[in-house]
Amino acid sequence: MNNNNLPGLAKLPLSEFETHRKNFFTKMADNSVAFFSAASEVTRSNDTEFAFCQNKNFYYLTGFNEPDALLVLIKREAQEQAILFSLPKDKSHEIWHGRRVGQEKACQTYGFDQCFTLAEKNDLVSQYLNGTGQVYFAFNEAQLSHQIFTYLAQVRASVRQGVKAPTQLNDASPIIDDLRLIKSSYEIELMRQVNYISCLAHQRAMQKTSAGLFEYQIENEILHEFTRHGARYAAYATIVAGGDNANILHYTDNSESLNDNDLLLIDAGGELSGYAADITRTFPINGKFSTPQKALYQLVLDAKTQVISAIRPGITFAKLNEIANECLTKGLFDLAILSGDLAELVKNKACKKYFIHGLGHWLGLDVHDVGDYHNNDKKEQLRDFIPGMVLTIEPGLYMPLDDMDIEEQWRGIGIRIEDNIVVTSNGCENLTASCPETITDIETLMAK
Ligand SMILES: [Mn+2]
Repeated sequence: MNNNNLPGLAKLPLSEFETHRKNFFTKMADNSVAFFSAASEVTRSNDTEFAFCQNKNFYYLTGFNEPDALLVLIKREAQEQAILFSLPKDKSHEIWHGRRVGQEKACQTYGFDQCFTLAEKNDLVSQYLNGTGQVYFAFNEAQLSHQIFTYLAQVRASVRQGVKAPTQLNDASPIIDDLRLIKSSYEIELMRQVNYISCLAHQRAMQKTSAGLFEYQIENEILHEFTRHGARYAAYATIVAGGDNANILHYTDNSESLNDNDLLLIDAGGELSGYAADITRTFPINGKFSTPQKALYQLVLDAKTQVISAIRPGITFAKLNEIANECLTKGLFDLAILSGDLAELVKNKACKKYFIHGLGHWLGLDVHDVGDYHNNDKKEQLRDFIPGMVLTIEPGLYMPLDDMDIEEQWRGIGIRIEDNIVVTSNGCENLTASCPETITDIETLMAK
């Protein structure tokens, strides 16, 4: 599990978060201030909240996991300061709702230069903005943007008293997105671990599946295995889709019972210290692939294998899409699902009729992680891969039950196989390698 001598802790050390802040500082102009907001708790109903999920940019720069906090980075005359505003210690609130770190401990534990309570925020932020030239914040965060504009208006209102208000606003998102896109060896080790745990969960699901069970019961087996190994939460809503439900791409109802002759598609990944795995496997509910299921499954698997074997620095998603298209279109032609002139079919990407989503995406703190894909006007993703990028490869084929254009034997089959890949200096590492995928391995495991 831990194969590059990094400590096998499911946590990033403080130095990592300090490095993340340092890297953001180097992108800031001199005499500027950057703001990053923590998430707030979200009400589920009346007095109950959803499990707290920290704002990922804020987490990336702090490791701090409380709601409503604000990180301020100040760069002035080559001096860099990281300042945290957070909820105060409050005995009675903590008895009801849980412990808070408080300002003193936050400085020690998270390496901030100064920590203040939220009540001190308004006065101090106005001071920071006085005389500052440029401001950075994520434009896509509406609440934070509103807050910053309120501060800016206040500072602007005082210019006649000699206050100098900032005049240039910069979107922090593209900067931090690009930093988050390239993972450090610690982050990769975490993702190795969460993949390992998630692979165990998929194996457990294969072993526990049988006809008559409900999809949510298999979901529970997955979550059980995540938590058993230290991944407290799933990184996203687990998809357990029997038969034709697999043809709904983001099926999360997980409410139906499993039928003997159907396939089961499971798209599930754990989250470890905020980092996600995103793995899909598809297998027969009764443990044995039928002939048509086998044919389509092997085709998707071949496409995935061919694509992954081409991953190395310099390749692009656009190029990988060509490989997937060639493999899937040719395979569908051989199975007589597509007909016509093969060269024309490949040129027109005919497989897209049944492979209806993207080939993959960046992966990290978010399941669909941040980072520009460098799309051209044909929606081709032209960004060159470089070492440290982590991404998914997830070809699939979807043949809905009500699609009368295809032969009956294919209808109701939906297959996706999804692995998590790190780009390395000379190729790639498949983090999902321990999850059974060949027909033989799956049938053997399920026969036990
Ligand atoms: Mn995915």
